[in-house]
Amino acid sequence: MFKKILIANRGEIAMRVIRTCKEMGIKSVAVYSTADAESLHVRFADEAVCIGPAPSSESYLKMSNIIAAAEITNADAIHPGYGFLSENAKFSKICEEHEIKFIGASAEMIDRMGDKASAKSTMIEAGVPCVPGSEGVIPDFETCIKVAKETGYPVMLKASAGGGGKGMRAVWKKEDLQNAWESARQESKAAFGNDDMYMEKLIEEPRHIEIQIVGDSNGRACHLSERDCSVQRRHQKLTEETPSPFMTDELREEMGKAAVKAAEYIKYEGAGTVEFLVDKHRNFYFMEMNTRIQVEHPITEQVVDYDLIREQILVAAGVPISGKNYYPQLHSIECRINAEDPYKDFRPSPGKITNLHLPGGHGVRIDTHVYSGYTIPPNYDSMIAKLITTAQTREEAINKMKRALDEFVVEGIKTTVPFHRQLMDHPDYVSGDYTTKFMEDFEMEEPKDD
Ligand code: MV4
Repeated sequence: MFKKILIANRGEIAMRVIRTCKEMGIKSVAVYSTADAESLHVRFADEAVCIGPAPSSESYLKMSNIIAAAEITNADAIHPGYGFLSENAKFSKICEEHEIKFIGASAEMIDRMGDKASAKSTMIEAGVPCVPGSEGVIPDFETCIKVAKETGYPVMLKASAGGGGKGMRAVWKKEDLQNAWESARQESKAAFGNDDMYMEKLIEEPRHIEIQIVGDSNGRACHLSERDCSVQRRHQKLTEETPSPFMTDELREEMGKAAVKAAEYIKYEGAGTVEFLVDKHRNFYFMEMNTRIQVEHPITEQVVDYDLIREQILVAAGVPISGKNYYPQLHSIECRINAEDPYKDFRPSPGKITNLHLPGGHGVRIDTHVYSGYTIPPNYDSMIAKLITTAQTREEAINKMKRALDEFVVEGIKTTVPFHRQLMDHPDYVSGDYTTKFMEDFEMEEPKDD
């Protein structure tokens, strides 16, 4: 078992990993930028190393400085968290070359799942349901026209190097295809240095339902059921829940089996997530596979009583999984609390938190790194806390979320707490009848002058 793990991340996920390390008797090393010198993960870790100035490119993305920090502290493993270098194949490789265990996917696996067209081809080979469309990357526009005709409009053009919606275009009729093809390729080239495109039949008003999986070094995998992540704004998840209000026991079995089949086919090791698009008839289709722990992992932990970070560490240390699958015994909802102003188009609101009161009580979990007096630096993403409520039923979990949001006090900056409080009263959310289109029509009600 590892003696010392370096957490190559910051914020709440660094706190999350440090906590599990402590429970497992593993020493922890925090790395931080000069902007994070006063951040909580620095204080909670056993050791802390400054790896550079505020810009991520000079610190949390600076592979040489992170490896150097691991060397001088004699860490035998690195946990990358999510974002930053968590799905960086080069970094995974460099860790391997330095004989530092990367608690994540191998470089080959990251590359294979990071290239969306190749990931899809792999899933087709594995027998995982995929959206009909092109066989891999489309070589030229003539082929694009032909594939669109065969697929039938509307179609979705997607960047193979993409993900999260970048370089993606919905095309409803033939005359719009050329503009979409050219603008999507330009966007993808600019964002990823690669303009390979593939095409799929457009799934109208889909839900985003993902399955958590864990694979071990013996090539076995299990699933821990689903998370519904359909409430998104500009491809940023805002809130997630499990079980999905759209799920049936049969669909859960089918999607779980498909996700395990995918993981075992590629001999996936570690925690991963297989994302699916689900249409209104409950047909599901492979969308992407994420080779990292995800922001929303706590709701799964809450309903199956399982520590996913602990499992990541055990699997990375060669411990086999039990092999059983896990099904939700409770209902859990996560609200991502961001330092953004929902009354002003969710624009960022960094600054000093002058007063903070965190909610608590039965069934309330908060994963956060902030504290009263903490100054949120403008350099990193805006999430400051994850508020998670868990109860026997969805109604009780929503009710608990409303009560917790009403208790949540953050002064000195704006946050998305008021947005989530209004969301919990929205009839389509409360009924569970929402898709990825939900936020397109959502309007904040102006604050009542209380
Ligand atoms: C789709 C789709 C409809 N049809 N593919 C968005 C980013 C990436 N995860 C893939 N996405 C989509 N792919 C087909 N064939 C609709 C989306 C989509 C979406 C998917 C999940 C969550 C939110 C979304 C928001 C807009 C579009």
